[in-house]
Amino acid sequence: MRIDVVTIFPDIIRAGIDFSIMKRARAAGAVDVHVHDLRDYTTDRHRSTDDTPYGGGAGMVMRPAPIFSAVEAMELGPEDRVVMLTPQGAPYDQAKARELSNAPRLVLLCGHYEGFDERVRQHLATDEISIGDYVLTGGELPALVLIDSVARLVPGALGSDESAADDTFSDGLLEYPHYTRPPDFRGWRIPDVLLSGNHAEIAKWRRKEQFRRTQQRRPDLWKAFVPSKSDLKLLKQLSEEAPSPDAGEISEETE
Ligand code: JBZ
Repeated sequence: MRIDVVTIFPDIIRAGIDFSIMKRARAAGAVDVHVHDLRDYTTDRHRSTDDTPYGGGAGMVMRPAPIFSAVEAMELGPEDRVVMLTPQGAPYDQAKARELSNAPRLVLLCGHYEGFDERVRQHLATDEISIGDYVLTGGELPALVLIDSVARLVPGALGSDESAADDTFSDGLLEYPHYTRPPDFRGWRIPDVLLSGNHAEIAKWRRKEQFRRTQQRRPDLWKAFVPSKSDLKLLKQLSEEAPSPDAGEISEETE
């Protein structure tokens, strides 16, 4: 997949894609990221990318012409997507990441100032995305979030022992707790079942922990979850078990 980022801060994008998954996905040839400095598509002496808003008011608006010029120079195909990163966009989630990972090419438009001239949304963008309800100064960090989440879904981007299939959200549940050595750290022991060698019991314990955690922490995900037949059996067992010590009651140490 090819990703083109249009931004007034190309260094933020270059710095962000030089690490971790994004670096490996690029090295493997699964993802090819091109960064475009929006100023290179301006035609005025001051290379300005923003201007004052019609109707008055505070702040500046991103001018349409440089953005249209940058995207039109790309000669996009019908399957390619032009994504605006904007607080007015649809909330980003794993389903959207999966959808975008199937496109041959993504163009990411990073918002700045008070935002884009509305004609960019109307006549250029195919998608508008927000990564969440907090205030940011621009779309560069959201673009990096999107690149990271999409790149790891492109075939060949992850290492052989990594799988995008059993991550959180692959089946809409939070992950089970993970432990590594030592089995006793400062007197805090790992659950006995993990040392039992009984893989069927371990799988059941993990699935129940996924249920427990998702119920407790993410009622929104729990509501949307559709259990399988074997899940229903485990859910019944879980409802008959005593609550775990971290389920909200007072433990021995703190009472
Ligand atoms: C985003 C004006 O430029 C911005 C400002 C905030 C912002 C974005 C672009 S994209 N927040 C988000 O994804 O939530």
